[in-house]
Amino acid sequence: MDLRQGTGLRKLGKTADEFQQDLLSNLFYRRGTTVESASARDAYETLSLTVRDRLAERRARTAAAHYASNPRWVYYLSAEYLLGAQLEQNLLYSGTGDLAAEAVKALGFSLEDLEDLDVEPGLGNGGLGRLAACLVDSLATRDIPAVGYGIRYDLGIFRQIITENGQTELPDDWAFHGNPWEFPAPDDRQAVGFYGHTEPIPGSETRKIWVPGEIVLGEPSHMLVPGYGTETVNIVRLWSAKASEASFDLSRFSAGQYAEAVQEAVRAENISKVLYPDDSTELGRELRLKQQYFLVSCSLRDIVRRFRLRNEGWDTFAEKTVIQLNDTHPTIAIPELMRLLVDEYELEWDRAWEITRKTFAYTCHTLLPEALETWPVRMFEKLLPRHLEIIYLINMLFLREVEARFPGDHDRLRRMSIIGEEGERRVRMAHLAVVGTEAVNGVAELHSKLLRETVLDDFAELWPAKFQNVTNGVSPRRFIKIANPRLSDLITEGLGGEGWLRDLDRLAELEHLAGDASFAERWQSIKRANKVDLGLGDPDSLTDVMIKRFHEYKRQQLKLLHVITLYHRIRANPGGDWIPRTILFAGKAAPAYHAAKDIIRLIATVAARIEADPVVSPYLKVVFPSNYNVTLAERIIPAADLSEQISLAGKEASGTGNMKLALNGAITIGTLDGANIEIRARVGAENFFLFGMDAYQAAQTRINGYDPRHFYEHDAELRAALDTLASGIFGDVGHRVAGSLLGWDEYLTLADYRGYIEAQEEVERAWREPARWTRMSILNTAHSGFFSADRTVADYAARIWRVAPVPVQHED
Ligand code: 4GP
Repeated sequence: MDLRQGTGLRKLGKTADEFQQDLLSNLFYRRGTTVESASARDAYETLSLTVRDRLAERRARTAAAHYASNPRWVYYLSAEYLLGAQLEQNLLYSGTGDLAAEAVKALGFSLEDLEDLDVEPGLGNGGLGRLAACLVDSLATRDIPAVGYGIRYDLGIFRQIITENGQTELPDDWAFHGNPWEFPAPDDRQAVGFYGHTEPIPGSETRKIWVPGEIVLGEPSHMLVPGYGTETVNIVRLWSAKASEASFDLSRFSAGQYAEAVQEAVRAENISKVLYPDDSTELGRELRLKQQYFLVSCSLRDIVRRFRLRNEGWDTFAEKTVIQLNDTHPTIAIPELMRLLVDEYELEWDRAWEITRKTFAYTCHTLLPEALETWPVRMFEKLLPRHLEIIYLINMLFLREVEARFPGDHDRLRRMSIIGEEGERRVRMAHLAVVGTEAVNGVAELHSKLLRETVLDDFAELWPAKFQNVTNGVSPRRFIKIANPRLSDLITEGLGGEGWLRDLDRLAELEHLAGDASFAERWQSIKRANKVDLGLGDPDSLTDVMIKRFHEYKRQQLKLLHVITLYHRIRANPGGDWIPRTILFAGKAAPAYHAAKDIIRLIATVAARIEADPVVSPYLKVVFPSNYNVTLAERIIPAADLSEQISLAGKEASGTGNMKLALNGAITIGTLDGANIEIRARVGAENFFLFGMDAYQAAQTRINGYDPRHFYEHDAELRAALDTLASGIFGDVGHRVAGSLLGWDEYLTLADYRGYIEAQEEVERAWREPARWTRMSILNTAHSGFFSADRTVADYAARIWRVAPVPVQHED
């Protein structure tokens, strides 16, 4: 029997009987229970294992193909992954949905019962983390050899409860019951150093010895990432921090000092304890930097280990390896690779630098200056003394290069330096990321352009060819096929097959059907049925959704002003021909971001007031379900009629919720921001409700001296809305939000208010013509094929990674 890579193993069954046998054998031998006593959790775990086995078998063939071809690999380094629930996805990707439904029925359960037990790992905050999950899905779907590296946080993004008091945060112990989808791999443990000091090596100018003051172990486990409609199964490898044996103080324990005995171990394991909500709090910054280095150090050693399994020397390292940095969080990988190559493997500095620069690429996900990470030099010096020395040397050589190009331009040197000298000296991670990589990309056309013209303009002038755009995309499997089964059946019927799930441009063929009355009727009734399923409002009302993180730049406060304006209008004319609307907000605010939490609280209070108003409530309902996550998004998106994408132009890097909603036939009301611009260009201006300033007008408005009170004074409806907020009926929070809008209004909400209200009136005109609306909806889906993450990955593969697919053999 040939046991290499599992190719000689017994084949897993394909028939219902065989699947059931496998399920039973997992129930007996791996779960240790029997049919009679199996609980729902036993059934869930057993089913998950049975499905996972099928993917594991494909994984073995994938590994065999990769070993045989020694390909160029993509390593995706990301501090966040919002993978979403796994069971339904893996049933789909393994083609075992029907077999599974039948088999669990025999155990006395329904698939839906078991899907409810499938907890999503919330290992990310928002768009950046979900993008990582969509990209690894598409990498596998495109047969590209890839590994995603991340951190296995014990506690993922907090669980949110919304009440009239706003947002409450609870810990998210996502793996409390275990996680059947992962494989621990303690053998691949890595030791990670922190603190300590460096010592010179006599005779060497560049090499040093780093003697760390603390050692923490990183233990990986991996989740399988299957491709859709192909054999490839890649992995995401997540690191957990583990204390070394030596950190347990036995003598203290024996002396009864129990807390002290485990103190060091607790400190070590805190590194992967909790997903960082964001860095708007000073507290715990060092822990965040520790997390970043922990991820980087474990992953790079693993990458080097994998390279050396197949290759000798370093000549081909950059040829065989591309490491994509998902934002600046893993940027310490640049000095870390230099440290490994120079200090540990004894390469010359210049050669190491050439390899390093060629190996990395960097994706930026923001334009907000406060989101560009910097770390105090003193913190770096204490936590990562050797890395700081390496950064200084990189910076010195880099600034020499700048000086040679722009002699005497001292201001430019100051602006471009990796070390910021204003106030407390800080390491500018985005600068390090640009200097140490071969390619830098933004995530939508406008974003990439603004990066080149504003935030990173000096760098773009120095290295124009380095800067690229790769517009984001989303997984059509998760966000149409799984989330919206009715619509995907109709699309499949309309297009005569499921090929669109791997080639989303085919949706364009739906255009012919947009004029077909019976198709349109079915389209409309599907939307209605999805609203009934969601169960959050009258299914015949206009379902108007704003689902995303709460941030002032995204302008949930503008939507709130619209709600209050509608409220006033209806009260002033109760007999009017009002269009019933269900306005749905969902999203989390960073726990320390008080202004965003105020907005949440205000929305919840306003919602309650509307609910209690007999005049307004028949027409207007505001709902705010708790705990927005991938699972909830999959329920809301198929039910949406209107997609709110109303950020101040020039602030939203891309957005991906906008893509998911358009793909499900919601029509966007939005500004010329991020990927909205590209959505509008594709679906057509007549199928998009545009309003507001563009990015250049917004910047100009600020430069000209913006006065929000001007808009307050010249617009009676706006004034009434703000006066209501500030009147006291909504308490202090109403005062604070109105005060910030009238005081400085950082994101020019009031300036865009009137345009927004007018665009909403246009929405209502379109809604009054159901045939027109449905046509717009169909055309949104038809022309959003570009926003597949498969296309995004193809773009990265062709222009940045320069990797080719490695097909995996079918089972014989
Ligand atoms: C987000 C951006 O805000 C969003 O526009 C973009 O679509 C997404 O990344 C993926 O590129 N940024 C974050 C973050 O989630 O944490 O900076």
